[in-house]
Amino acid sequence: MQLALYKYDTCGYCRWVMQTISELGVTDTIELRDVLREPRFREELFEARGRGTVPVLRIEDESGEVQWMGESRDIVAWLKERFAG
Ligand SMILES: N[C@@H](CCC(=O)N[C@@H](CS)C(=O)NCC(=O)O)C(=O)O
Repeated sequence: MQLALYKYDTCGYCRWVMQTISELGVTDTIELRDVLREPRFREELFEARGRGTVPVLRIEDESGEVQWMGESRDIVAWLKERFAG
């Protein structure tokens, strides 16, 4: 599974997700894609979702299927479900 978080640093919702990633100790597991520093990441978001709202977690499973998860609350819940304990 490949995980990537689309975000930018001054976005409070993104910071919440990044704080969760840090607390769960999975910073090495999730690639951070900053949409302000790297315009192509913002373009990828628009292509996938039709809007550039962040945070979004891109989840690619072993078969190559990709899921784009928006909503910080859903992302935090998913991360905790997968990585806590
Ligand atoms: N309900 C969303 C709100 C996300 C949100 O408002 N993100 C802001 C930045 S903090 C954003 O991306 N605004 C620009 C846009 O929507 O294009 C969540 O909790 O993830």
